[in-house]
Order: sequence, then structure tokens, then C-alpha cells
Amino acid sequence: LSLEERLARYVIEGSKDGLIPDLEKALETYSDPLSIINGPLMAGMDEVGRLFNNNQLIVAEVLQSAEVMKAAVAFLEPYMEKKEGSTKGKVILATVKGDVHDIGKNLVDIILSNNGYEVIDLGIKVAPQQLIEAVREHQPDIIGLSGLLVKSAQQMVVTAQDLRQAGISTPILVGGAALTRKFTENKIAPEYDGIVLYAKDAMDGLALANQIQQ
Ligand code: B1M
Repeated sequence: LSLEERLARYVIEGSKDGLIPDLEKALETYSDPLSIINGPLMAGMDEVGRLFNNNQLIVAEVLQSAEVMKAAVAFLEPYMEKKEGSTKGKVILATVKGDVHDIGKNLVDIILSNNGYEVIDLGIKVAPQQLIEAVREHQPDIIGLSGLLVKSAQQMVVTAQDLRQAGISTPILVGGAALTRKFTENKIAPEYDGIVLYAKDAMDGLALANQIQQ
């Protein structure tokens, strides 16, 4: 197997045996750590999603795959480019109520933190009320919401409504597999008084955050 195929395999099989030496090799050949994540590791995760969807994997196995992905990201994180200096803004991050998926959110946390943002991560399954309290306490410049389930997209609409009712209009950045730009513009944005932007991946999230903070 090629290095790419092996890296995808670790995620698909949920096995860490040989992962770190291969990541070290990948660091020599890839231009940056993020392209290792977005390339072979994500390809592996997509395959896991496909197999899971076809009932060829069970939740426990998908959890193992998630563990491998997290270990890979943790190993690669110190090699990522970090911009020191003044803080560009404060971001509150959360996976929405009812959703436990956090690998994408954690990646957004790393990318934003490495690029001058102060990130307050509220974790997973964050109910609107908890978010409202955190916004009042921390006064962020941006609220980042992540969600991977189809029902999470709907939960983002509810969250936007609840934030608006609480008088909050802080720009919202949304992302996650079940979302689209169209859904964001047609369903979430009309329920909110502030800006609502859709990010297709973590780097896009950074670009949009920079745009908001200009
Ligand atoms: Co679940 N899961 N899962 N899962 N899981 C999906 C999402 C699913 C598509 C798999 C499938 O069936 N094909 C499916 C959803 C179907 C749907 O809603 N229509 C699904 C399901 C059904 C479920 C359960 C219901 C299964 C069950 O229990 N029967 C259950 C739900 C539990 C719950 O949330 N209440 C469940 C559980 C789990 C695990 C716990 C086992 C595990 C998660 C572990 C964890 O996160 N700690 C898991 C996993 C790993 C997946 C898949 C396979 C991979 C997700 C992932 O980590 N991708 C996933 C299938 C898939 O996506 N291909 C699937 C890698 C990650 C880097 O990508 O999070 O998309 P992602 O983030 C991307 C972008 O989306 C974006 O940036 C990242 C890339 O740079 N992004 C943002 C994300 N958030 C952002 C926020 C931003 C900006 C960008 O700004 C704020």
C-alpha cells in the first residue's frame, strides 16, 4: 500500500499500529500538516461514513476510527503553522444540542487558535440556553456552531431563533457535513439579526472569521 492508502486504512480500520511513523513520513512529503488531515485521513473518514451507512460498520467501530483521527490530529497539531501576536478576536465554539460529533469542531478550534483567535470551546451537545449564557459572559466577536447530523441543521435554526430572542446578534459561523450554504442562507440567516456565514471546512472558517473581523 502507498503511504496515502495506509493513512486512510488506519482510520478505516480504527488501528493506531504504525500510524505515528507513517505520519512522520507524511510530514516529509506533504506541504503542510493540514493537507495530511484533509487528504488521506479525511478520505479514510469518508469511507468510514460510507461503510457505516451501508451497515458494514457498527458505532463502536466508528468510535475507534474517530480515536485514530483524533490521535493523528493531536500528533500533527504541533507541526501546524502558528501566527503569534495580537489577538484577532474571541470565538465561542460549540457542537449544537443533540450532536456529539466534535472532530471537525476541534479542527476549527486548532486552526483559529493557531491564527490569532482566542477560542472558548463549549464542547458538544450545547443547548441554546448554555450558549446564550456563555455569550453574555464572554462577549465573543463570533459564535461558531458545528453539527453533522441532519437534525443538527434544524437545531441551528432553533439556536439562531433563541439567540435572537435573547437579543444577541453576534456574527455566527456555521459548519458541518449536513449543512449547505443554501440552507444557511435560506433557513438560518432569516431567523437571525446578525451575520450568518457557512464554512465548508476549517480553513474556510478561518477566512470567514478574518472577513468578519476586518
Ligand atoms: Co456519526 N454520523 N453518528 N459518529 N459519523 C455521521 C455524521 C453520518 C453521516 C454517518 C453515516 O451514516 N454515513 C451519520 C449522520 C446521518 C444523518 O444525520 N443524516 C451519522 C450518524 C447516523 C450517527 C449516529 C446517530 C449513529 C448511531 O448512534 N446510530 C450517532 C449520533 C450521535 C449524536 O450525535 N447524538 C453517531 C455517532 C458517531 C460517533 C460517536 C461514533 C463518531 C463521532 C466521534 C466524535 O466526533 N468524537 C461518528 C463519526 C466519526 C461519524 C463520521 C463517520 C465522521 C465524522 C467526522 O469526524 N469527520 C460521519 C460520516 C462522515 O462525515 N463522512 C458520521 C471528520 C471531520 C474532520 O469532518 O466534522 O465534517 P467534519 O468537519 C469538517 C467540515 O464539516 C467543517 O470543517 C471540517 C473539515 O475541515 N466543519 C466546520 C465542521 N464544523 C465546522 C464548524 C465551523 C466551520 C467548519 O465553524 C464553526
